[in-house]
Amino acid sequence: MRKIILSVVIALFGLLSVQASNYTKLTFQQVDGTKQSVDLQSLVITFSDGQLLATNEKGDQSFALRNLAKMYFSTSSIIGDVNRDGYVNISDVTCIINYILNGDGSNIDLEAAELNGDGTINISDATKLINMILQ
Ligand SMILES: [Ca+2]
Ligand SMILES: [Ca+2]
Repeated sequence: MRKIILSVVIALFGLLSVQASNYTKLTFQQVDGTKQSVDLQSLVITFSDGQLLATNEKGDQSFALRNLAKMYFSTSSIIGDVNRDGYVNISDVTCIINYILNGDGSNIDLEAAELNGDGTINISDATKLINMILQ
């Protein structure tokens, strides 16, 4: 019996380890529902003066603790955050247009760029992203 329990625990631990290693981002959700994600690679989090500072190879992002609702590990992309900087803005539209023009998707998040769910990345996705930003 003890051997079975130990096996189950080891199997469960193995499963959890695999899942944990698949997480690539830490997502911060603010009280207004805004979400921003930072890459876990080399991520260091420090707290000071009511701010949470998330530092990784791509730079720093700070969040006021009083505005944070939750933070969680995630694998999914932020829809529209094509350049993976944690923000959805005109730079992401530029990335989609550059991808459409030159086909180089090596430095962008293709999953985040496919906004309308039709399976291809084209000008419709750029248009949808512009509309999202303008709303
Ligand atoms: Ca972005
Ligand atoms: Ca599309």
